[in-house]
Amino acid sequence: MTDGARSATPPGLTPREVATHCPYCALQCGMTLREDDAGVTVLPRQFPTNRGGLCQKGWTAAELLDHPERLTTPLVRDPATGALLPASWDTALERVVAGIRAVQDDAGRDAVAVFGGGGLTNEKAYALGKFARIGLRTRHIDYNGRFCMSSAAAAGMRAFGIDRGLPFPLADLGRADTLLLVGANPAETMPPLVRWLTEQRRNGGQLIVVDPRVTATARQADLHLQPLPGTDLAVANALLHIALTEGWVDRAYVADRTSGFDAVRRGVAAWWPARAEQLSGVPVADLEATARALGTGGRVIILTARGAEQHAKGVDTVTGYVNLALALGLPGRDGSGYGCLTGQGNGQGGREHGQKADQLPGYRRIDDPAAREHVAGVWGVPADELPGPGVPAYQLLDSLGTPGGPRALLVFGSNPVVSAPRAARIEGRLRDLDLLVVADLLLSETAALADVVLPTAQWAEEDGTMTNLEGRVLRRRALRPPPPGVRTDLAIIADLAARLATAETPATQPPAARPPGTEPTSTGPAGTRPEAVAAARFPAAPAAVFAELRRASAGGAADYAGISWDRIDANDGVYWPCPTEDGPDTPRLFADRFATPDGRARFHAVDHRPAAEEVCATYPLHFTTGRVLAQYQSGTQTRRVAALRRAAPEAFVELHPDLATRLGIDDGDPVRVTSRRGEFSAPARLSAGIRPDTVFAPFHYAGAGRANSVTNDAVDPISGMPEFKICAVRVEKA
Ligand SMILES: Nc1nc2c(c(=O)[nH]1)N[C@H]1C(S)=C(S)[C@@H](COP(=O)(O)OP(=O)(O)OC[C@H]3O[C@@H](n4cnc5c(=O)[nH]c(N)nc54)[C@H](O)[C@@H]3O)O[C@H]1N2
Ligand SMILES: Nc1nc2c(c(=O)[nH]1)N[C@H]1C(S)=C(S)[C@@H](COP(=O)(O)OP(=O)(O)OC[C@H]3O[C@@H](n4cnc5c(=O)[nH]c(N)nc54)[C@H](O)[C@@H]3O)O[C@H]1N2
Ligand code: SF4
Ligand SMILES: [Mo]
Repeated sequence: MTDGARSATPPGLTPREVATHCPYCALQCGMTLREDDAGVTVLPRQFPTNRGGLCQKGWTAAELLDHPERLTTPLVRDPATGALLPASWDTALERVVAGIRAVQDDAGRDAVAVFGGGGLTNEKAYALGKFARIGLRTRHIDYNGRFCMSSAAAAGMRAFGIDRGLPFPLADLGRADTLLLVGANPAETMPPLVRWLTEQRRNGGQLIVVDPRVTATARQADLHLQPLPGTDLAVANALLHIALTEGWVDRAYVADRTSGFDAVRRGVAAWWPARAEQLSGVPVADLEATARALGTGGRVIILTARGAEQHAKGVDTVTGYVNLALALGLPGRDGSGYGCLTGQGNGQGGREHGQKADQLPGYRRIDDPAAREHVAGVWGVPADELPGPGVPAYQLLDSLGTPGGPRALLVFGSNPVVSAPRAARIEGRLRDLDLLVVADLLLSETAALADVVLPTAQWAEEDGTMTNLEGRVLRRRALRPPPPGVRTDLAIIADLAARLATAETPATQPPAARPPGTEPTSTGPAGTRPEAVAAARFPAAPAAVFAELRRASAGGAADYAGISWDRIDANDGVYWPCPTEDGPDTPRLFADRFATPDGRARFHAVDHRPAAEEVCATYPLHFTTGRVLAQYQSGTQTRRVAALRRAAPEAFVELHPDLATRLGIDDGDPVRVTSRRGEFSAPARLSAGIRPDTVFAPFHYAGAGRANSVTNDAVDPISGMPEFKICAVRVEKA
């Protein structure tokens, strides 16, 4: 819907400013939003992570606030014409409630599913998880973080007993003597972070990057290892093999602080460097130089990101690097450690408060009886009313509309039509649903398929908290209220919960028959209206939700009990765990013990295995995917920002000139990339910086340029992470 006539700011408005953070990635750069007669302007703000820096996406973020394509009214699909038409909130929400009731009456509570996002504030993530469990009483909730951080999260949990992306402040990067980045391209994905890399090298440190492409990040490295996609685990095991041979393993640390090293030692004995070279293409000399820099450096940090993690063996690959870090005695040592670069704005907090299929707030397990008792107590329901664990994101999406699978889906903060692996198949599943509801600020490709679209507020229009890549909880501050007709996600959840509670009471008037605006009649057991109870259980005010989240998380791994908004304001954020208001927070984890029952970190023996799909005569090339600076994720937001669209207008297929010559392709030629699952087309971009056996494309685009039309939906058996970073394709001139 358009609302181009609405002016940015009432005329004559006194300029207003709020200190907040960028809406996009996990770096959560500090920014000031200023509103005056000319509209809303972004100004960089000094914050310990970005130190005044912003990338182009941050600079242009305010453009969407008054964008002509912004949704400003609910849309409901007209059964007669199939068109999405403007509707009142009452009509739209009643359609949602009626649809939910119909499938739940027919097929049980689990017939409704919820899909969340790692861009949602902590408050929303918490409310969404609670809404699924006690509003809808379904076990089916999961979120896009499954596609993002899940492999590193699972590896961290099993090794350290806790999952926090960086267990130390970002500033530690600047002091590292050796910094190893595996499958991370922060020069494009978190540009202001590069300041820390520059500082690191200015301090005499060595930067080593592992990436199949010569990225903007790799160009700054002292050493660039360019492996075949999907071979990072072989590289990790070879690095540990060399460290053992050379005597660089920290025996005292291994003995005092870890368990399980023997099996790992025996396993990596078979990973002599020449074997890893044969598999990965990384020369033995480079493996040796890397192992030496890691094994003999003072302060050493190893970081992984999606390049290493988005594989069907992502958990084991991360574990390979965790094993290496533990063997070298890094985690918990000052200025050293292993970490993972979180991705989405609230990628960290989004996975702590209950939108994961197996999880309750505070990073509690939903199958742990004590956790269920605690959270049910906070929610005011009997513990046995809480559903059990659901299934991971891809499995959930792939079961939609199939016999026995959910028949209704509510999406908050994701665009799986573009971002899910094997996207055409998932698009089909969404089309098979009885009811698809999407809450979004814009008509994403997923919203375009919905039966009901609910327009939501944007980041500058609501308060809340975000947890950045360091586990630092930050304040998002509203500059102004949402435009007329638009509601916050929290208000939508609260309203739906209230309507569902009313709908559940048999004696009540059918909600549809109620004149708009009138209160339902009293029917509750002790004279309380169920709607009132539900409204109290689902507050729409973010401060009230945060207060409840603190109680729900108290005593859990991700303990926010001691974090108040005031404390965040006074301290440039607060690091969890932070159990008490007057006690300390935790910038650094693991100094004395790990979060395991015996306090020791746990090694796990892991071995290389091939990608789920290997190249063959028909599909002879390795295909991998990732990001470009000027686009964000599925592109719903950034493809609509003029400067970003100019900078990165369309998909491309990056390939080596030698390969291009062999295929008869020139720079700029339209090419078709085909896998067993489908095809997409985009212009060729020749680059000597990519391996000749590998092609790359960004996944930000829809339609004919959708890279996820070809990606493989094989998933990691532990984390459920899809194999976005390698599959087999054929490339030809289109
Ligand atoms: N501009 C921009 N910034 C973003 C985002 C965005 O969409 N756009 N998204 C945010 C989010 S949610 C995330 S998760 C982060 C992701 O941040 P990154 O992990 O840095 O991003 P990617 O581009 O997905 O992958 C990083 C690199 O992995 C390499 N790679 C591919 N396959 C392999 C492999 O098998 N092994 C290794 N070692 N490397 C491989 C790719 O060539 C790529 O350069 O970025 C965040 N920041
Ligand atoms: N091939 C390939 N595919 C990938 C990846 C890859 O590297 N390669 N990376 C994966 C990764 S790491 C990620 S994180 C996913 C991300 O992919 P998606 O889950 O699709 O994430 P976004 O594009 O950020 O989608 C967010 C949607 O929610 C809307 N939105 C933004 N803020 C809010 C809000 O506060 N409330 C509501 N209701 N809506 C909001 C936006 O407009 C947008 O439509 O993609 C994954 N897909
Ligand atoms: S690096 Fe991330 S948080 Fe910072 S301005 Fe860019 S998108 Fe925003
Ligand atoms: Mo991500």
